[in-house]
Amino acid sequence: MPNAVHIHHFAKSGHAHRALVFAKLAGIAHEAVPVDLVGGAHKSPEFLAMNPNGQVPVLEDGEVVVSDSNAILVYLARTYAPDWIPSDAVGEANVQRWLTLAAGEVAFGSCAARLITLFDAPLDPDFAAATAAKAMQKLEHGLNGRDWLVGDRPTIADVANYSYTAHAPEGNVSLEPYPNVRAWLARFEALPGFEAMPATAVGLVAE
Ligand SMILES: N[C@@H](CCC(=O)N[C@@H](CS)C(=O)NCC(=O)O)C(=O)O
Repeated sequence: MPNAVHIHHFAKSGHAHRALVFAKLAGIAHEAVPVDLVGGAHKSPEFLAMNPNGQVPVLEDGEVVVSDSNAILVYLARTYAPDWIPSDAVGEANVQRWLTLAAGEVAFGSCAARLITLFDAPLDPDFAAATAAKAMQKLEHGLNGRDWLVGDRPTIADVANYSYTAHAPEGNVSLEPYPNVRAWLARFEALPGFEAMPATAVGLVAE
């Protein structure tokens, strides 16, 4: 592998954790570059030039710049860790289904619920709780009788859905009703190279 890729992140962002934990699990040489979200560094002209949405994570790999956590997972897997993304059409389509969940009900459910409790985000708690429950039910059903979301080994589908699902209790979303999900989280956390996102105390405090 050439030079380390740079992952611009914020320690308490589950979206950024997706990229970081994947680099660790897949053994991709990387440098974590902290972005001061509290101080507004993500809205600076330099950062907006990398990601006009002004959000972490952003990946830099030489001349290549990729924003959006799921897009970063696809890029990293295709470039450095092909075992983590199926090459057949059906497998890849199934991975995409789960990336959609991660960008949909997981983001607007488990992630939003945590934004409300930890960072006082002006979002609807009832909608977040109901959406988180939908995400959990889909994961619970999808993991019935299987270890991983797609195929018989971990893929970026698991990575994309892991971070906010594991930290859902921080948003008062219980994992208790979802035994398949809890077993899957434990399996994911036992993978070599796994590193947790730090549990978060209430408040948007810079790391
Ligand atoms: N769809 C994006 C969402 C990224 C996102 O929401 N990042 C948050 C941190 S978790 C952020 O940078 N928020 C700052 C802002 O939106 O101003 C992704 O998957 O990367």
